[in-house]
Amino acid sequence: MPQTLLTNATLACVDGASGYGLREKAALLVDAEQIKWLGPTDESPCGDNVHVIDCGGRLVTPGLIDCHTHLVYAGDRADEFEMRLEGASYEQIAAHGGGIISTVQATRAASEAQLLEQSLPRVQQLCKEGVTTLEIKSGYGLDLDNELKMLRVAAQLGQSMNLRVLKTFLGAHTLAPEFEQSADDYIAYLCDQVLPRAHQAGLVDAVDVFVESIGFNLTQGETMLDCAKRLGLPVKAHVEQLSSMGGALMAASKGALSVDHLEYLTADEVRKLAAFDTVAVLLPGAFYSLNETRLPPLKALRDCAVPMALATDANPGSSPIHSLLLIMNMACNLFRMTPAEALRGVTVNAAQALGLQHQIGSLQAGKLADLVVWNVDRPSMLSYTVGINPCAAVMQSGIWREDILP
Ligand code: DI6
Ligand code: FE
Repeated sequence: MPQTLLTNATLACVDGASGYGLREKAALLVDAEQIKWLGPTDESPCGDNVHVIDCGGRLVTPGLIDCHTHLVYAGDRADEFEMRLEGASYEQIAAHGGGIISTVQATRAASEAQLLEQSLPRVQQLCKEGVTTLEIKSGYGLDLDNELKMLRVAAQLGQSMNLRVLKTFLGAHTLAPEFEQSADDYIAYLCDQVLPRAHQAGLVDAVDVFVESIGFNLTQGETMLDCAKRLGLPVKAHVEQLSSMGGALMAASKGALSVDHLEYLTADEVRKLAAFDTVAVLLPGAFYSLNETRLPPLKALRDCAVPMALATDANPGSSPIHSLLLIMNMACNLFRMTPAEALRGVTVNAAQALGLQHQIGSLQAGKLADLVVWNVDRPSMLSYTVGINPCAAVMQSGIWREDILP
């Protein structure tokens, strides 16, 4: 296979401790699935078997990474959207049997083929904007057959789109209707039966839990994560989204890859969080869709140098959003993150949130050649506009993705 040499590119390598890692008039050499070399265009290695592409000054970034989604589901929740606009809260709707449970009913009723068919356009939409790695959670099945069904669909999405998909087990998303008031029994069922079987089937890359007033308490969350760790699986958690329950520090103390949401995390907790190797995943799409007014503790996260990632949280209830570029814009406008923080949030820090920081997330020799060529000349343009897709070309593991050109 010939090598590929990109020349005259504006590379945003995101390879340092902060900022874009910008290199202008730069070149990047791809050999097989890896980045082999990068440097100034006029120092490019030459050879017979090199396919040269002149980028004409265009921006090149690492492939984007959406590190937190729930995009495998059936049906929609547009009716709840209308109810919320008339004043009902997300929690009130959940307490009356709507919310996550209504999506559980629709997802259980769907066949595997239907679930795949409904989920595919969501993935395609993300890919069109340069996503090359995607995390997908289960959690709308809540029993053995349906959790496995969701995870198989997630795997099939990766295969059919030729995309890197990481599958996260989120059986502890909400209480399954069969367990009525016994959340402890449900967690025991997940730990004894569902998670081990899903893991055995090779369908689990990590385990998540929703620690929240409308989810599970701290002890139940801990039990779930301990069970995952006994199976040797990485852990993460939905925490401090709607209230302050101490879930972030609990999960971090178990070695969590990430703690996600965090609007109700306190500055004091951030200082303690900084002692762990845990990424803070911020989800401005849920903040926006739920009309949340409490901001995550940005200043403390920044001051304490906790790595911040961003993701769509794509789901039918709290974040029906399938654009990582829009999420970058929201992070800047709603959370006052800088465009550099936004880009790091969907590349290098998102890679760390998935435990893949050694393979992907930045443009560096030795990493996989996942990259996006954009029809813009500098990285702030990615966060600045909404509704224009500047994605010109996507390379995944050294291969151009012809299927997803706009
Ligand atoms: N937090 C969220 O934002 C999603 N799940 C969670 O634990 C919402 C899922 C939904 O409303 O369907
Ligand atoms: Fe979520």
